[in-house]
Amino acid sequence: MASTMKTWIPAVAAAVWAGSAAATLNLQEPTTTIAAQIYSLHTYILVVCAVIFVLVFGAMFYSILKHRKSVGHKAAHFHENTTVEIVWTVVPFLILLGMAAPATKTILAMKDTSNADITIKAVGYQWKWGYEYVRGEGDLAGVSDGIKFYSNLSTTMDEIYDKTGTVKKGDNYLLDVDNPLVVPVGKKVRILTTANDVIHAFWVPSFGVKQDAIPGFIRDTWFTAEKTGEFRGQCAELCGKEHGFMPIVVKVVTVDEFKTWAAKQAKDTGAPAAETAAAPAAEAAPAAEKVAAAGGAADGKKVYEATCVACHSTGVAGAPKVGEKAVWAPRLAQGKDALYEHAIKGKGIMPPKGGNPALPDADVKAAVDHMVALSK
Ligand code: HEC
Ligand SMILES: [Cu+2]
Repeated sequence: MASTMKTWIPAVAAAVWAGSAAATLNLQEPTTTIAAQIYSLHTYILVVCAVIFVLVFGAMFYSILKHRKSVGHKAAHFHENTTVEIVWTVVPFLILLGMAAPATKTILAMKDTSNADITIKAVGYQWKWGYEYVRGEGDLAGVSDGIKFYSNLSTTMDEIYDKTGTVKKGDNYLLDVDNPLVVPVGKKVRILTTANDVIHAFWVPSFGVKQDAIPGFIRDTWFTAEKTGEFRGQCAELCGKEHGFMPIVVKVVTVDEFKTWAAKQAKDTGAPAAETAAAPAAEAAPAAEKVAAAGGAADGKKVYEATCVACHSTGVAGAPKVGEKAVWAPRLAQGKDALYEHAIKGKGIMPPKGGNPALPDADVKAAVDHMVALSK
């Protein structure tokens, strides 16, 4: 049965997809085999449900209308009709089997994260994603190992908190990031998910990928993107007030472009792939610390851009905006030690260490220095 379904389901799915491409109610167009299977299953099960619905309600309404009391019908009284009982047990059982068999096959394929070409750790933070290229295998061995960065929402605060109603929202409103996840086309990418604070979820609909990111646990999922381009997703677990502000952008590029990109990353972070690969002990360190460490223990600008910029570049919710001298003057008057302390321990709405408890104190101080230097 599975083999005949293989031939007709995608055909039906393609037809339905084409018919509804303009509609926004459908699933996103699948770009991996897993997503295509999920899409076909969705269509197939929808058809099964629709057929059952029509048959059951058809029979019911036909009986109610044609055999009603007012046209002279009498209710039949019978008990224990063995034939009927066998039929209504066996038929649903077969229907369930017909749905469970293909679904199980897809689920097993979704869970098979073996033989990946690249392994990337995705760490959920309130409220951003951190990516770390842990390992490449086969012809991608060592190419991207050790690359790590944060991926922050890049939709401007003006667009989000537009009080005047005059700012035009972009096409990818709340779905743009500063640093997208970059992966090669046609290669199996294993994603390890975990989180730093609360439960998040890594979700890219067109890849058919959705995996919870749970603090203290590592979960995994995988995808092989079949075409180049940009694909978007979001955190899919309610994770706090800015849950809607942690999108995922995956840029799928050719293998050559990927190698070029990876080489450039390694140069930028000063962490050549070979060096990090040779120091597996460093892998045990929490990602956040490593990200901070990659820029030198006290690179205030980097820490600021990774952790503090979200609030302090725009002045959201009363955060003193970096560069506004008048706003900073009374705060500077408290002296630097007070500022350090407030940045480390938190103050009012400002969370301790800007919400990243893994940051070393020295990094927070460096970020404060950076902010102060720009605001004096
Ligand atoms: C979630 C938003 C947010 C983030 C992220 C954030 N801040 Fe703040 N910050 C605030 C707010 C709001 C205030 C104003 C607090 C007050 O005065 O009650 C503030 C105030 C400050 C002050 C002034 C304290 C004072 O005593 O006047 C410093 C210094 C500061 N932040 C440093 C940082 C540093 C360094 C980071 C990054 C490591 C950071 N902040 C990240 C929201 C944020
Ligand atoms: Cu989240």
